[in-house]
Amino acid sequence: MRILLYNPDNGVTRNFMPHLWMFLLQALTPAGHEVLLIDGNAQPMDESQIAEYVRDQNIGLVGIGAMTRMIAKAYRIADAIRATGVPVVMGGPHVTEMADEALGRDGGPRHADAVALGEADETWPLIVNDAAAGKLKETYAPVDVFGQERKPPLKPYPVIPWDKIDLHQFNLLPKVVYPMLSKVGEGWGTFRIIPVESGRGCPYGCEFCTVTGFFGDSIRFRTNESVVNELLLLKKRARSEKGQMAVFFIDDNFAINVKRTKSLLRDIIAAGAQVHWVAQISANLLRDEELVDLIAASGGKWVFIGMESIDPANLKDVNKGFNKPGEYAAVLERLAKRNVYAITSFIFGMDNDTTGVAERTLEQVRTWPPGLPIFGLLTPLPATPLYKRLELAGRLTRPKHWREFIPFAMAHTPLKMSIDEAHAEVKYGWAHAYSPEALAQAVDALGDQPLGYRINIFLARLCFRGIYFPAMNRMAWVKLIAQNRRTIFKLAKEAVLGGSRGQPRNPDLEHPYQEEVGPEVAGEVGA
Ligand code: B12
Ligand code: SF4
Repeated sequence: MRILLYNPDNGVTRNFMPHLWMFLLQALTPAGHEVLLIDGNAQPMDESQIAEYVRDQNIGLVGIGAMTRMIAKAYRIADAIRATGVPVVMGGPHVTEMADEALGRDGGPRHADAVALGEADETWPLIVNDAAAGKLKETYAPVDVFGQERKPPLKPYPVIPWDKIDLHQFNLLPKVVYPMLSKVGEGWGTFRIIPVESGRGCPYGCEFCTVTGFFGDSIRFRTNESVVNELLLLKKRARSEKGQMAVFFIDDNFAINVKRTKSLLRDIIAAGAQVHWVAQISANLLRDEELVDLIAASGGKWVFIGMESIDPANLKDVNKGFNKPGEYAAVLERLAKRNVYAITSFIFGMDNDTTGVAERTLEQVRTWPPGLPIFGLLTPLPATPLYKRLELAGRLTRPKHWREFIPFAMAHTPLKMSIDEAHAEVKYGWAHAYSPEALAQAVDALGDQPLGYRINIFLARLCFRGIYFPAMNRMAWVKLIAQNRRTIFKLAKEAVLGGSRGQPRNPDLEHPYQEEVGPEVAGEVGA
């Protein structure tokens, strides 16, 4: 049987990275079936195009996975595929909570023939076998012999054959420049950001988040060996195609067990498996100097920190009181000393937010080492404690907001400002953090750093606009480049004429593991 795994785009913002679930399920598919992958972010398709594709390719089963914000598109695509007579199975966080909606058991139309609830590592092979035998059931739940929910162990973990998979659609560099760039340095013909997980689960249970409910509050880890081997395979692939590869460790909190993270990073260094990487780590765990040394030495370039708010009252409200705004600056300095920078994520529209929250937040951000601030609105995702609290309080204005996805739009009334005011705050945050002046300031703030770092931060900021800003079409990019021409000219002039290359912020701390690091991360080029 030919199987298509499809991940929809949300039609507005783009992802820079493919989704792990597709590669994982592909690797877990029983022998004898062929699995094709389409990520709507990389290959946008409308309903008629996908139906035609399914017919032309003689597909016998389609698997669709989606977050809440992509679910409306996922349902439209599923409807079009089912109309061709091909069965659709859906999985992922949204349909796990809203299985009745997907199966048409809530009075609405049916969109899926079957739903995989929760983690599907162990149920996917059963689904494929049942589909091949024409005996697809409505729901598949990961349960043990006693009917109790079972979380798949990550030991052993399937080998994702990164050296062989067709990754054609996941190249971040434009096609026209492939041949030229593959000859530059070690080769830049391709640049891919690949998702890798080293563990699942999160004990923190923040009120707005689905992770603790979905993956559980105890953590399951892969073996260090299996993660290291995966990185080595990715490096091999990058070398063989004369390209570059960076890794996003998608664990919700990559350092949740600091001892284990240190041991993994040490093993990565010892095996020469360093790649440039990004990971999500909460600020409270970045107090540990040795951990931060190891992050830098193993190739860590960016850390995603869910700061959420600079107001402790807000953090307490959403059960994230372990975040201490008073230590944010020190944490970011600690990272920046090792030339590791942060993607700092903020949520506006929390219960203690009042107008001006964006500017108050930016006032703090401007005093920190330059990074990538991102801004969103508090969103009640189905089955979260937040959803239940707001529903009980009668504060949901669009209880089924996912049926009509609107980017940067609230689905409930904040307590101390209006919905429109909250929207204006998010717009203000993005507009002022990514204005040409703010970009120039970020580059200047790294004036003592090698040119590579400054170019890196500038490009990263430009790209973040592209990912998060709605509808960044070609014209919008041209305009953006024109607006930033002064900074571009300054960097280009320095690149051509040379000049002071600057020194790392703190040479003593730069590469404490220099000997083991090797040339890949000892250079100045960031991911
Ligand atoms: C990496 C990640 C991202 C990446 C992008 C996604 C990517 N390309 O991988 C980035 C950082 C860009 C991102 C952004 C956002 N994310 Co995000 N992200 C994640 C994260 C941390 C990991 C995803 C992952 O790979 N998990 C590991 C895999 C193995 O798990 P899985 O995807 O759930 O798949 C398993 C099962 O669900 C199931 N399954 C999944 N799909 C399918 C399909 C079929 C057919 C079957 C049978 C089974 C199946 O089987 C898999 C194996 O068990 C998750 C949290 C998490 N731990 O999952 C949040 C998460 C998915 N993100 C979330 C959110 C809300 C967002 C944002 C909206 C945040 C924001 N406000 O900006 C944005 C939206 C991005 C966009 N483009 O629209 C939520 C989604 C909740 C929901 N109900 O929708 C999550 C769950 C975190 C949370 N806070 O609750 N995200
Ligand atoms: S927001 Fe992060 S720390 Fe909080 S529960 Fe979700 S994954 Fe865990």
